[in-house]
Amino acid sequence: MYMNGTDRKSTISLGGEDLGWGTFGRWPISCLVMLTSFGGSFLHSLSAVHGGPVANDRDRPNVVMFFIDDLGSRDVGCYGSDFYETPHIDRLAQSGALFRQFYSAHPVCSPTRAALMTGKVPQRMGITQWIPQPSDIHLPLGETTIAEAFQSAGYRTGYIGKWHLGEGDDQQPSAHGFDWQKGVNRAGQPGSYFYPYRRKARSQKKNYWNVPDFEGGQPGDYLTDQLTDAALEFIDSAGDHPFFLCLAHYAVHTPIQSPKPLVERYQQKKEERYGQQVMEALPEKNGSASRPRQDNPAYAAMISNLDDNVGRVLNHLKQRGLSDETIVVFTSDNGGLSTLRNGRVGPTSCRPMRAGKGWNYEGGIRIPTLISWPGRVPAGLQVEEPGITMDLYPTLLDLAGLSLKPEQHQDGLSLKERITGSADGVMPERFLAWHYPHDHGSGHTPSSALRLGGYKLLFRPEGPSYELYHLIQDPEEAIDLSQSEPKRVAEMARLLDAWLKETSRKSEVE
Ligand SMILES: [Ca+2]
Repeated sequence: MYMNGTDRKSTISLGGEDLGWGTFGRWPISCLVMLTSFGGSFLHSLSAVHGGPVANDRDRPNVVMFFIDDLGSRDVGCYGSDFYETPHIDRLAQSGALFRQFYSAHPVCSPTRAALMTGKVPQRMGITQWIPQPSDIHLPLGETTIAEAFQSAGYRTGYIGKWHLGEGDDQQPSAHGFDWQKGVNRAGQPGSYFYPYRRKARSQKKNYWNVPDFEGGQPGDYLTDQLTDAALEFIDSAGDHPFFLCLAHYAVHTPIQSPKPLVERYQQKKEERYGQQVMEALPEKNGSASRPRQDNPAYAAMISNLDDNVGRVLNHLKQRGLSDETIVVFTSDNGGLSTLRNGRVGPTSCRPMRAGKGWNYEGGIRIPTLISWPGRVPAGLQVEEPGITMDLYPTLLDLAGLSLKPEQHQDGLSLKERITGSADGVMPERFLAWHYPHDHGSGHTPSSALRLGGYKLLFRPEGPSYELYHLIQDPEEAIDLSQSEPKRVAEMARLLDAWLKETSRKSEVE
């Protein structure tokens, strides 16, 4: 019912899409025709399918999860940006818990998205790279997603925006527990952030990048604004039922396109602050380089617009009297795009963290993450213990009072006790680990990493070679301790090796 009749035989490869490196004019235009029926009547019709309202619907909190694409570790004010202005996100941070050391499951899109939906490390599902198009790789249907968990508990479930977990009709959010979806395209970025949200192209062939469902728009309409409109529509459609909404913004992924007045504002800010002062790019391995400071006006404008739209949702919840009964999560899928090759740098800077999206250094996997629930999560709480994407599935079930599914979210840990201020809210010690066995366009070559306490081990099978850093004493990952601490390297390498063997599909460890 949600599908658009994509003919795989006529598809084209969009290699490199995750960085937006394609030349827009090279690709044929797509004209996806959505056959989907959206809106309240469709929502209500689903109550019969999914068991209808539960007896004490309003005893359950709602969930709104902002899932931002490529938002870097320091891309908002409450995480240290002094160039991007994010008053609404900062207000959200002040209203609840801010995780000072939260990680994405992976340094690129699709694997982290699979981890968010399932509570499992991405390689368990065979998703260890961003998914190109066309591809048979998709989120396995046998997983019980977080949406299915909430749906089966009587929640209305909605998904808006970037999915990037399968291009087929039977691989969309609607196949994974979401009653309602809007603006979900078949790739890892929009064709354009401006109406009609398509790539400029020479032919009428289908294009995975085109964003559907906003055909009635006007020239100048901006995608992030439209996704927020859809979010307000979904919230209002839920009526008296609890709802679970994943608002997966395409922002702030490439293409870096923003409303002109905002760009001009940040252009002026840049000139006032830096004048003609130029900073040298930060050299990275393999001939790559990272942006040394946050000073890209167009990127700043995208974040500023995103912040305005977060504010719109928060204000809408408040106006509807839902603030106190809604858990709001704000997170990202990987670090900021800072590092590129061939004499270029990405649009943001993760400094002082090393590198950015596509790398297992901190810049690639550290992300902003906030959880707010007024009256339940103390305002202004700062959590120092590391958390990771897979934790969100059990945490949200736990906060909502739903039964945990430990066999499903097997790699996640409920953070409920830690963030609701209970006396025993101490998180157990654990290691966190990452596996990226592919090259990335930013210069990364295959690597795995493991964090234990303050230490982080990086392993590259090509060589092989190890690096060891102490993240507290050396947050820039500049001082490699692997030669001076061989015993620690050996211990952490054993943990990493065992983890890889336990979590990887057989074909990937051989
Ligand atoms: Ca991403």
